[in-house]
Amino acid sequence: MESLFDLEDQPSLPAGFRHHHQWLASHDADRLLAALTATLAWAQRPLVIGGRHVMTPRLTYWVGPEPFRYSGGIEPVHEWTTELNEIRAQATRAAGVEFNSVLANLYRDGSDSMGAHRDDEPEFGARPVIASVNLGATRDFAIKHDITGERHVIALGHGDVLVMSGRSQLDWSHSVPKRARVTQPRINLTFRQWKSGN
Ligand SMILES: O=C(O)CCC(=O)C(=O)O
Ligand SMILES: [Mn+2]
Repeated sequence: MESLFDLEDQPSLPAGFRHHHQWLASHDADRLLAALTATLAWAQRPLVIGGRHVMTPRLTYWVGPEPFRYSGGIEPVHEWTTELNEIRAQATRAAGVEFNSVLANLYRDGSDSMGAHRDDEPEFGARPVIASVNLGATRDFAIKHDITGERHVIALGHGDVLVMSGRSQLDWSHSVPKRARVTQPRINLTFRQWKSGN
């Protein structure tokens, strides 16, 4: 398998972002989408955003060595499942990085979303490597450079992976905006390295 870091440069994307179309074969992507939708104990979690108590505008499921605290909320630790382990093994082989955690997000339709943020919590280390695996509906992934304001929109489709590394979590924020035209669900899995605990 090609390394996720060795593919030719994609001049349209900034350093630290690599988008691989159809990284998963379509029959695997179909199978994994169905299994993950049915088997993960998906839930909305309370967050505090700008002093307001809100629920996540999507469903989540976290697996890692410790609970994950972000945006005033806590993701409790869940189990690795057969399918999550299968994708983790493939991502670990491809990226050459030992992923020990994953945040799974289920966007039920285009009214579910994720606000702009960076994944720069100290537990993910100084320069996090994140493999973001996508199943189901294509959604726009928007990135914005925090100083220059440069913006890109990456359409992440069924079976695609986006690898974020280098300064991606230091210089850029990212979001999944609402999209009224999207009527189908999408699952995104961000495999990460959790450096503390364990
Ligand atoms: O759904 C996505 O594409 C992004 C998810 C994300 O940014 C995260 O889980 O931190
Ligand atoms: Mn993120």
